[in-house]
Order: sequence, then C-alpha cells, then structure tokens
Amino acid sequence: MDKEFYNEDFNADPDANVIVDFKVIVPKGNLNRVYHEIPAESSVGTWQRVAAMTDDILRKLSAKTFQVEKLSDTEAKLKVAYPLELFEANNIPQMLSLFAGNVYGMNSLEYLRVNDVHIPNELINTFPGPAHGPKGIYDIIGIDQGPILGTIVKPKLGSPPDVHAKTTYDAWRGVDGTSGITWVKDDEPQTDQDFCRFEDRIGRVLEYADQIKSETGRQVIYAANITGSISTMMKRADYVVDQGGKCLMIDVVTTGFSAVQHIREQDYGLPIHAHRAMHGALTRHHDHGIHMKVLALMYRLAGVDGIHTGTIFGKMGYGKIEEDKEEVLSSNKKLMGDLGNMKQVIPIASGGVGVRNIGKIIDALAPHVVITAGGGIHGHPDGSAAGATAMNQAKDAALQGVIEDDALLQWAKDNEAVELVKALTNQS
Ligand code: RUB
Repeated sequence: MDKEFYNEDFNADPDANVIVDFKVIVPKGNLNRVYHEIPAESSVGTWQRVAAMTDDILRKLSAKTFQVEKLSDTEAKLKVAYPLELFEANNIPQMLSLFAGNVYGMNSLEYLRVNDVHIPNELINTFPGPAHGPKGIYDIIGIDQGPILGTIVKPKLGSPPDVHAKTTYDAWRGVDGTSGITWVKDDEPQTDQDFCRFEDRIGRVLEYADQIKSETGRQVIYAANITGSISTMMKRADYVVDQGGKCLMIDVVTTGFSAVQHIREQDYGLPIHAHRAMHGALTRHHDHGIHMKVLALMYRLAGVDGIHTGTIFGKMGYGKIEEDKEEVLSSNKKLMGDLGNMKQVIPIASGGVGVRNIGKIIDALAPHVVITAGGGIHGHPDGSAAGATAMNQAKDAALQGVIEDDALLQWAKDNEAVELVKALTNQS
C-alpha cells in the first residue's frame, strides 16, 4: 500500500492537526491494513479509490497514521493526525463524526478505543467553553475555593415536591443551620414526572434556598435537572432563571452534544452542572469506545461548568461506579488544565460517597471539586440534616489529614462530632 494514509515519516504539526490516540484490536492478519483504513475511513477515503479523488485532496486532507506501537500480532496503539481543514469551527458532532464515527463499525476491527485527543488552539478557541467555571461558581457561593459538598435528594424518584424540597432544606441546613452542605442536585432521571412536577418542585426548593439565605446568610446552590427535548429544556431553563435559581443541570450524554451546545449558546447566566449518565456505554470497556477524559474535553468545549468524572475509589472496594484513580485524574486534568483561552470546569465526584470514603476523594482531588453524596447523607440514622452535618465533619477531618476509619472515629469523638460518630457507628 502507498503512504497516503500511513506514513511513519510524516511530521504531524500539533498546531495544524488534531491528533488522536487509538488502540485497536483486530482479527489476526489485519493490523497493517487498519493502519491505512482507520485514517482513510475517518477522513477523505472510502473502501476503494473513486474517480473524483485528486492528488490535491489526498495531499491536503487525508488523515495519516504516523506512529504505531505494536503490542502483539492483533493489538496496537496508533496516533493519527487529522488536518485542521477537515474540522468545522464550534461543531462537536462534526468533530466526533470524523475521528469517532464510522470507524467503530469497521469489520476489519474487533475493538477500537479513542484514548486521547490533542486539539490545536486554533480550533479550541472557536468553541465558547464554560461561561463560569470553578471561579464563577466560587463567586456565586462566596468562597475562595472548594471542596464544595453536595447531595442528591434520595429516594431518587417518588417523593412529592414538598418532601423533596424539605429534604433539600434539611441537607442545606444541617443540624444547626451552618453545618449543612452547599450544593443539591436532582438525580439524573428526575425531570417532570406526575409524582413530582418540575415547576412545583423547583419553586418550592428555591423558596427554601432563599430561606437559608435569610436565616444564615449562606448562598446555596440547586442544580435543577432541565433534561428533555431542546425546546423543553429552554422552557425549563427560563423557569429556573425566573425563580432566581443559580444552576442548571443537564444529562449531557443522553441529551447529546448539540443540545448542550444549544443551551450554552442561550447564555442563561447560570452555571451548567453536567451529569454523565450513560457514559459507561462509551467509556467502560477499556479496549473499546472513548476514554472519559476525551468526553470531559468535549463537554469543556461545549461549555459546561462542572461535570461528573468519578470518585477515584471505584476499584478500591468502595463506591458504586467502576473507574480507577488514574482515569479520574486524567479526566480532571482535561477539565482544569490550560486549554486555549478557555475557562476551567470543576470536576464533580459522586456515586457511593460516604463518611468513610470522602476523605480519600478530598485527599486526591481537593480543593477544586464538588463532592455529592446521596445515600451517604440521607442514610444517616438521624436523617438528612444529621447526614449533611456528619459529611461536613468528615470533610473537616479530611482537611486535617484524618482519613482512615479508626483515626476518623477517634477524631469524631475528640471533636464531639456527634453526627459523625453516629454515622460511623450507625447508631441513632
Ligand atoms: C449518587 C448518584 C449520582 C451518580 C453519579 O448517589 O446518584 O448521580 O452515582 O455517578 P449515591 P458519577 O451517593 O447514593 O451513590 O458521578 O460516577 O457519574
């Protein structure tokens, strides 16, 4: 085969090319073939030469495999360079349809994984990115930095608006008005069901947010889940703005990149909390799909202000979501690292968080993180207010370096952190 799509001597200029790190697993005998086929199918080629293909098109626009690390007769890692001219400004679906499109379905491959993507600043800067970022969020709350503690109202579905709202208030308040958490999010499938209508719920919860403000001076946040069709999301966002809400939540994988880009373009003036439900369908198989850090990067371009990236302890026997620490750290780097002119995105750690493991998250991810605990707060033997206070106490302990179970219980007793003692011993 010729060197149109595979050339190890090709010097891929990182300012002029999007560079994608793939891992491939192929049936025996196919490796060399896919070094050509992946860049061909994902740029200007197809399965055979066509009459209108010119040398000029090939020279200017063909993607090229330019680095190969062969792992075995059937596995390899490759870097493929895509000329910037292939990409449209500010268009995430188009970008993904190029390098993460048809290639997943090619029958010459068994598995294909996009492990990383480099995007030149010229293209990065065509996207809006976050309007607020961590700094904007800290300003709304009136703090200098995180970690910010939060909760997801549980049960995740079924409570009527008054119960949902009162639970939110209890968690914000804690046992004494000042020891509660700051951030409350709806759960990802909670939108506008008969048992808890959107407007009723949001109205009541935001009244409680005002009450907290007048009682304690604290500005708390409610991430109201506006997920739906685009027109529905716009109506819901307007309602949240009208009611004085401070944050919009979107299930960003299930709603899709265009939907997120569209909501960002409306400039509602509120941060966007991105829930990643369904990400595992894309990210979980380590030989196939897309690494979470690549999704994190896409949502940063799209303009969310915070996104779930995991808790770091999924493989340590804690938590409930599968992930490893390196995976989470690499996603968070995509959110918080330098990226053209773009603001940062605050990582959100959630899923199976409790008083026994929150210290590990704080140790690994603080200060720039939102940590949300559902069952870990509402499962407290004395209820949601006590659970929120206990979680805050566990945070204080972690910030003093107390993380492991025995030491944490001793710390709780020494500091008369009654709610934490009860949470750790599961006694009311
Ligand atoms: C957490 C919860 C979160 C997801 C998020 O509830 O419902 O929405 O688990 O997962 P609980 P991730 O605290 O009771 O486990 O952040 O990994 O996407």
